[in-house]
Order: sequence, then C-alpha cells, then structure tokens
Amino acid sequence: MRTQVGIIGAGPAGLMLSHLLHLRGIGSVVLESRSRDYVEKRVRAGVLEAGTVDLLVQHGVGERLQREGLVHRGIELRFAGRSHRIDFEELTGGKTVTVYGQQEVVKDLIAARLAAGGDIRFETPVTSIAGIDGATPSLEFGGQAPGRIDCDYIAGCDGFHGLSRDAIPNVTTYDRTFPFAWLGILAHSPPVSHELIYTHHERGFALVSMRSPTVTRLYLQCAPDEDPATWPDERFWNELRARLAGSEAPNVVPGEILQRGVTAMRSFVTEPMQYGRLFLAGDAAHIVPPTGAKGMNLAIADVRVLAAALADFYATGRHEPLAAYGETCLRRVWLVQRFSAWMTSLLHRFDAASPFDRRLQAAEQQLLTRTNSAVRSLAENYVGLPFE
Ligand code: RFL
Ligand code: PHB
Repeated sequence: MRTQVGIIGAGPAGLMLSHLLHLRGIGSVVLESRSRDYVEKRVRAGVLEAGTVDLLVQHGVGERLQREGLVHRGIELRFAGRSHRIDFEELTGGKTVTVYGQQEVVKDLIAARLAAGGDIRFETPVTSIAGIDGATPSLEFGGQAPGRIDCDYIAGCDGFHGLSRDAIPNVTTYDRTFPFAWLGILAHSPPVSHELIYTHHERGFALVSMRSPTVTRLYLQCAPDEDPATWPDERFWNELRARLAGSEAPNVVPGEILQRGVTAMRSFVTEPMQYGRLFLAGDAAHIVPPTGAKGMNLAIADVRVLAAALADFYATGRHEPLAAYGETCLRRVWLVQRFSAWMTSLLHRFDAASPFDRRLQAAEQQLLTRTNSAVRSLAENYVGLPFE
C-alpha cells in the first residue's frame, strides 16, 4: 500500500491536514487507533479563534459551524467579586470567537473526507514508524487488518500520548506543570451567562462556558489528583455558586450532570517539530493549559502551514517551506504558550504563592480594569493572532 502523506491520528490536526491536502490534489491516508464513535463523542475544546473559523469556512467545512456555532463578541473576567467585560469587537477591530465543540469540528471533517472518498481507518493503531531518514518512510499498523503503508511523508498528528514524537532523535522538551487541574462537567441546563466567565476566587478558579442553548460546560479548579466521584451534583453546584458570588452574581440553574472529568494543566513544547520526512503537528508537539482556549486552534494553525509547504513541494519541487515548517510553527507556538501561561497565572489560586505574589496577581488583574493596552493585548491574543 502507498500514499503520498501518511497521517497518524484523526483529531482536528490529522483530519484538517487530510482535508487541506485533498483540496490541493494530494493523497493521504489517516490511521486512527480509536473508533469513529469515540473520536466523534470525545468532549474537549469549545472555542474557535476568528482565524480558525475563517479557515474552516474558506475550505468548505464551515457550513454547520456558521449555522450552529455561537458567536461571542466578548468574555467576562471576574475577580474580587466583580465582573469586567472584555469587548473583543471593540478592542480588535471587529473580531469575535465562536463556541462550537471540538467534536463537532471533528464530525464535520470526517463527513467531508468520507464524502470526497477519503481514506480514514478507525481502530487502526500505528505501531511503528520507519525510514524517516530515507526517501520512503513507512507506517506499520495493527487492528482488524494489520499491514504497512509506504509514504512520501508522515504527519504525526497523534496527540500528546502518541508515538510519533519519540521517533525524533535528540529532541529538547520544555515544560511546566501547574499545581492544579480542572474538574470539567457537561450539564443539561441553560447557559449560566450568555458569555464565557473566567473567574478568580479565593476558593479557586471557575469557568462558565456552554455548548448549546440547553447544554452548559463548566470548570472548577481542583487538585491534580482530584477524584471526580467525590463531586456529587449538589457539591459541584454549591462550589460554583460560591466562586461566582459577589455583585451581579450570575444565576446558576442546576441541571443533570451528563459527564465529568479532570484535565491536567500543563505547558509543553518539543523542539524540533520535524525530522527527515516526519512532521509533528498539534498536541503531538505542544500542549497548553486550557485557560486561553488555544489547543485546538494551534493544532489547526500547524497543519495550515504543513499543508501549504507540502503543496508547494508537490507543485514546484521546492523543499524550503518544508524545511522551515517547524521554525515557522514554533514562532506562533511560543506566543500562544506565553498567553496561555499568563492567563493561567492571572486567574488561578496558587496555594504556594507568597503574600507578595498574591498581591502582584491582584495588581495584574487590576491593571486590566485600568489600562487599555493590557486589555487590548488580552483581546488580541484571545481572538487569535493573525497568521504569518
Ligand atoms: P488529538 O485531538 O488528541 O488527536 C490525536 C489523535 O491521535 C490518535 N492516536 C493514534 N492514532 C493511531 N495510532 C496511534 N499510535 C495513535 N496515538 C494516538 C488519538 O486517538 C487521537 O484521536 O490531537 P490534535 O489533533 O493535535 O488536537 C489537539 C486538541 O485536541 C487539543 O489541543 C484541544 O482539545 C485542547 N483544548 C482546547 N483547545 C482549544 O483550542 N480551545 C479550547 O477551548 C480547549 N479546551 C482543551 C480544552 C482540552 C481539554 N482536554 C480534555 C485536554 C478543554 C479540555 C478539557
Ligand atoms: C470550553 O468551552 O470547553 C472551554 C472554553 C474556554 C476555555 C477552555 C474550555 O478556555
């Protein structure tokens, strides 16, 4: 079996890459260890940057997103018991973000690939990567019909726990683990607010988000080893209310909790993002704490660069854009790392912080209510920095 680009992983990165390559006449095969049902139901990210939305729309996979996605013109930051609205439209010259679940993006991309005759193999785990030093790299895979596929290039879009990162020799990793996690729930109840609310409170961070007019998505800062089973519905709703307390406290209407899980908070980058004929994209190469809502957007930004570089190579034989792939991506990756770590530090409770550090954190929050430059920087980064 042979294809031009062998893609490991059917998350947002792998699927979007396959779609962008197809539109440029380049063949690919996507190998995914999980079932289609599993990847379409995995609840994760929810916020799409303006540029991500444009990219999906321009490439014909934004129709449902435009119909069902919730356009957000701002967010609220809440600290010291008061809310402060960040008006994205005003601060960024009209840009907005769109709330549309990652699994919906994944569903739309799978549907588009299959409708175009694309080859996505679910329940087909890649077990080894070979020959990336030479001209014909290959992937070995297991599952119901195990085999091997020879490729021109390999894209490692297999997420943080995938195997492609380990195929690159002499990598340097940069990381920071935060001393807390998020307990996330999906509940059958109306949104607590019509906009996202990021809250700092002595009891810990809380985030109010949503998925639809009837489904709400909520997060509470918790211990890294928190057991979700110790959070019966009642406890969750009471804690959320406590953290949102203060003037103009939003009205929390409890509903049935449909799902709960704990997400670690980590910043991680691996360099380089490529070696020989293997290119890493998305969470395989970097992860950000979810506070800035950037992970999926960054994954899409990577494959935008990779698809253009591969298209250039197949059209003209030029290697330079491919050779520069990782460097190009890393410039954005580090800007997004900076923003995500900053948002995380701004809003969480750090148990080990000294009294001095706590006052600095409060001052950092106050700055956002006092100067336009600070708040504009937040807005520009949140809606997404322009692509290079
Ligand atoms: P994915 O989505 O993890 O997909 C990787 C795929 O590779 C498969 N795989 C393999 N397949 C074949 N063979 C192997 N050996 C394989 N090993 C792994 C996996 O099964 C999987 O299907 O990575 P990708 O495509 O890079 O996408 C990254 C995003 O998923 C991630 O960055 C975001 O979900 C992060 N994130 C958020 N990002 C945002 O942009 N906005 C948000 O609001 C946001 N909120 C979040 C988040 C992540 C969260 N969690 C749970 C980590 C909120 C949460 C709670
Ligand atoms: C979400 O809706 O899941 C969400 C929103 C904003 C974030 C992270 C997650 O920063």
